[in-house]
Amino acid sequence: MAADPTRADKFSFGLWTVGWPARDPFGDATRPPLDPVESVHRLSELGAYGVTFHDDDVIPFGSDDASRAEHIARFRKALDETGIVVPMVTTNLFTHPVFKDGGFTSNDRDVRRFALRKVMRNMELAAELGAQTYVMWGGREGSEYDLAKDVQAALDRYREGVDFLAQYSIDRGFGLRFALEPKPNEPRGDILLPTVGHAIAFISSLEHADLVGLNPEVGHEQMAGLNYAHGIAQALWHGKLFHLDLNGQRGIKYDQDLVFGHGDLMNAFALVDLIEHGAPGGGPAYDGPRHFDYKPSRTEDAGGVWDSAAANMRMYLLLKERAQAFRADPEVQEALAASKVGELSQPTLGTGESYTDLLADRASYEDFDADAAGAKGFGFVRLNQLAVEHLLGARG
Ligand code: GLT
Ligand code: MN
Ligand code: MN
Repeated sequence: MAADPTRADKFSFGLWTVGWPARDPFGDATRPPLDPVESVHRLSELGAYGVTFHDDDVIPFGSDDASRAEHIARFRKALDETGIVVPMVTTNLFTHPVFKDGGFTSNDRDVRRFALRKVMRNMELAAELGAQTYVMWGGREGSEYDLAKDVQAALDRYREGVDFLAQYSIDRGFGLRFALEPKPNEPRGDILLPTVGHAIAFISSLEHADLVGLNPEVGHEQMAGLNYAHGIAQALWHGKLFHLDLNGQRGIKYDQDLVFGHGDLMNAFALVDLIEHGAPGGGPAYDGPRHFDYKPSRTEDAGGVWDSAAANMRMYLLLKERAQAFRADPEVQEALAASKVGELSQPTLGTGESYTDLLADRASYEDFDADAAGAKGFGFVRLNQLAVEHLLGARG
């Protein structure tokens, strides 16, 4: 059985996750507000190593300077008492009505300037607390009505905002890297940078592209009908997996933010296998925080909040253990070889082979028996069955 979580597992949680009082568009809160100080202590006891937050999670919007300092001091004290770190910080540019048409891309220029100032202020706190990553989830950057938003101008403003803030981090020596979090919709009808692919393309247009990567969330890619493990693999391939949001989602519907693994379990298994063993040549492909961005369901009371927080970490560790057993199984290794999974790492052309050489290689075309090759199976189903059996604990 998987061990209990330890700090070495690098599990982190947003304060807004366990702290969600479970108000939804149809019903009132079912839980009282949680003091961030209590969350830090409880998460520490459960084995997490880090917490993350929006400015407004720690310092209520509109606090004056004196109460801001008090909120920060209480929070810092909890961090010091527990040894909990803050690997990532982000800004709330979506709750206050002023952001109803977005922050960086609001049609209202004054709102855009206010949004930049709000981020700048919180970046300073992030750096003071030792955060390495600054997440940008543009939940309100989008529209409901196509003709109400000039998308090309909005992307210009998005780029202006991100590059400006990256320059601010450089000039102030904050040492932050920025991670854009894609989401296709909700709360806006359509959100800009809706998927990992859109965000990667956007990043390539930035002046400070080297400082900007991604924070992909399981449920957000799955809301778009996409394969999260594939998205993560492509983000890794571009060197852009700066952070990630783990949770669960069941199909193309509203953002469920379930416990990690409580949605598409097979894809979660493939994901953990990729993260833990997917580096070229073996070993972990990602060594950053295993960050959970879930919501304890509205049906849960305070006990259910902490049970569900623990469930996220346990799911990750169970999947990690199952992935290790899968990799270590000689029959799996044989099935991987039979499926030629490793052969894909071999370049299609030989070293220095030119097109003249390929044209001269009769085995590649004239003498190639396409019918015989086409008749051979790859054995992927057998491989997948072995994976499912490991996932079910039916082997090793
Ligand atoms: C919000 C959203 C999340 C983002 C958070 C960061 S806030 O809860 O649903 O997916 O990661 O802004
Ligand atoms: Mn979500
Ligand atoms: Mn998220």
